[in-house]
Amino acid sequence: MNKKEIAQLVDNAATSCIPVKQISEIQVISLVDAYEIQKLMIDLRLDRGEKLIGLKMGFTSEAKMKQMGVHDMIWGRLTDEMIVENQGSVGKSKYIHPRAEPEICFRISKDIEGEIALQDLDQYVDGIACAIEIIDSRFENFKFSLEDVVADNCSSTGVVVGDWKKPSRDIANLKMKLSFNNEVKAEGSSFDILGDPWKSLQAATRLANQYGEKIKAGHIIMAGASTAAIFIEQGTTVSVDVEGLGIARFDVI
Ligand code: OOG
Ligand code: MG
Repeated sequence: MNKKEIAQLVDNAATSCIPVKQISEIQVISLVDAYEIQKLMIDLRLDRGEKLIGLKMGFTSEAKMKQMGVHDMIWGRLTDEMIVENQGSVGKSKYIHPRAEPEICFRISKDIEGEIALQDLDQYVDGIACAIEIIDSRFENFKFSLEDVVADNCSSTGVVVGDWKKPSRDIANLKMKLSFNNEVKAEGSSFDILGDPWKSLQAATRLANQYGEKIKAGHIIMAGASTAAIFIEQGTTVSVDVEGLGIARFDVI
């Protein structure tokens, strides 16, 4: 298959909710190819009228890398179609085998040109929020290589963002909890996200610059999960509580 055909295959899997075989089981693709496929797949979404709203970082914690058996940070693109309203609900049938993970999200206040140094980042951020990411691999059994998951836009599917708070530089040691129906399913610390979520934002500026993607005013950047992701079930309220940043939640119907 060529890159366009792979992009189409993965996009079809997402829209039909029918998973496909890992690409790496069929043919060899490089990481560079995988990012090109991701871009082609996002173009299909933009052609359908979706809007780019920001980026997400993935595998920025040990817990996530270990769970999925991969060894490097990745990044993907977020569109407006992925937003699930805080305290809203979403049908499980929209997904294949969705999982939820606890995250922290940054809101960008001014267009970013190039890579930004860690100490300068607060000039570009006007909000920080607790968030939930819903991920859903388009591959059978939620199994993939690093290249597969990058081509699949890093399993991006849904984003729930809590209330925006004034940015603080001091968010490197916040307790993070993912709960289903108020029962804690996973617990971690914002320290688990590269030692400080701001470092994940820094990496996003580096990678966006490297791949020629623009981070713009109004975009949101998800810093990556601090714990392993947990499969969600119909009839549950999924919530994430980040110390000092409040709670985000949604119902799975
Ligand atoms: C890939 C997405 C990883 C994170 O926060 O680390 C990710 C996956 O695990 O399917 O979103
Ligand atoms: Mg994530």
